[in-house]
Amino acid sequence: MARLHPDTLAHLPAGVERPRYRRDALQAGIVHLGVGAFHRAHIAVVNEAALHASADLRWGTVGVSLRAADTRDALRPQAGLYTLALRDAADDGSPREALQVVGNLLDVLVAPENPQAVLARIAHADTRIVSLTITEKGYHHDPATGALRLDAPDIVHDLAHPGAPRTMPGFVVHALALRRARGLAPLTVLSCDNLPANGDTTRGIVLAFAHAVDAGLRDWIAAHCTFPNSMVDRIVPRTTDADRARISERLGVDDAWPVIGEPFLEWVVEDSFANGRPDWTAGGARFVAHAQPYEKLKLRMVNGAHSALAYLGATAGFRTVDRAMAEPALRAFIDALMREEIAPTLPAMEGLDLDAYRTRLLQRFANPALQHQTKQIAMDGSQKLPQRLLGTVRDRLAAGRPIDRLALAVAGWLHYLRGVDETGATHEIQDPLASALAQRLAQAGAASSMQDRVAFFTGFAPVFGELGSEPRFVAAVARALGVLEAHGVRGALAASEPNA
Ligand code: CS2
Repeated sequence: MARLHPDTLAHLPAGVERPRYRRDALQAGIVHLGVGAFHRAHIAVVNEAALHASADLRWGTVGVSLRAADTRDALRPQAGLYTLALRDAADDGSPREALQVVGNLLDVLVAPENPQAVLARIAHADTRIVSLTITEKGYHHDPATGALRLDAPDIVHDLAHPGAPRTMPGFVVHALALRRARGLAPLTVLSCDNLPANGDTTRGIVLAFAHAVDAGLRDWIAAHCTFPNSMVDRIVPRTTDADRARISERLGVDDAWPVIGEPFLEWVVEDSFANGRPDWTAGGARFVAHAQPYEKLKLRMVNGAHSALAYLGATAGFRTVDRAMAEPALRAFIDALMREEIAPTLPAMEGLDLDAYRTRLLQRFANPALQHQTKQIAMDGSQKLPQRLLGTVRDRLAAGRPIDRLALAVAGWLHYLRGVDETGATHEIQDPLASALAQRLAQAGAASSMQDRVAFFTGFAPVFGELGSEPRFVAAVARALGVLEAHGVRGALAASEPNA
């Protein structure tokens, strides 16, 4: 089968969308760090719509992989073209799928192979935006406080090697030093990761790194570069071999790495750009003065519920989110968690109907065509829990409100960390703090009571901050974990029903 390529675009079946702008005339105005499936199914697609809607050809994208070469190896023979497949179920339950070939990814650089090329690209006169989807752990920060860990080994390395960095702060700061030295314009650093106040957090991290390089550089960045907060939302499961085969079959050409997503998409971005921006409203983005209320809504409702579903679902033996949602007790629990414990902590927002948002979310989670793996969501819990569940816990405690369901979700994480589910199947704990967590868990196991066990574990400050010394939190998690261990996920869900 021929490969997806500019030369084969004309042969694609009608009904498959494809680039309609002058691809050969695109400039690379955007450098995107972390060119994984999420970027390709969200930011790049919104950017594609902006290119279709306007004649502004400044906004092509050069992607950067900070670790592996696999995306570059798959996409370079396709000249950067790839397919987005938006999947959901028709009324009769059968899967349906809309295909679009996306064209604004001009090249993919592999940072470890050639860090100089990445620095040069960010320091290029055409570059106006550096956008980021590097996942939570790519920030090398303390998840509980958001501060850069200046002692993290890769950060120490990057401070000592300005010509060959490895991390986002290293690339961004050393390239900005080059821009400043060359008299080039500043740029916008746009975090699209699921972090609280992602722009402000990124700014703090970049400035802390820059300060350690040169105080003058720090001040230049602080004065001239912008770091908009943004909220991104689209469920993007990992592409499987079956997806590849099915999509290539439908296209009639081989796409080595298509991406899968749900039809739903939201992107709310603070309109604070140092050096211009595309009109992403054409692709459904909204520009606002303050994105933080939207971020809080999304992180707590979508991601908080998702993580709860992932830990409890995976432990109960459900491999995918839709299967977990098909378990009535789990679905009812997730609904009640959002309605009773999360939603009341959210600020009122004009035009937002929280009930409709929750109902829509339950439908999104139940999408059977996504096959979203619970284990994919369960990974990196240490980096995710603070903004997804623990901030909500803090707000509830401060208001003197119950936290039983949130505590069951947190206990679900502890239970998941044992590495074995209720069917006896084992799973690997994928987490940058996996060894520290395993050690904590083992030491906690020696405690004489459940209360002491949980107190010891939640004394792990990088994740829990001061919450580990909050007796109401420890007691609620201990209660939930006790029921989980004695009666399993189904028993714990039954016990969490108010009338149980
Ligand atoms: C998920 C998110 O993997 C995860 O942790 O919760 O990737 C989630 O699918 C997206 O944030 C939805 O916008």
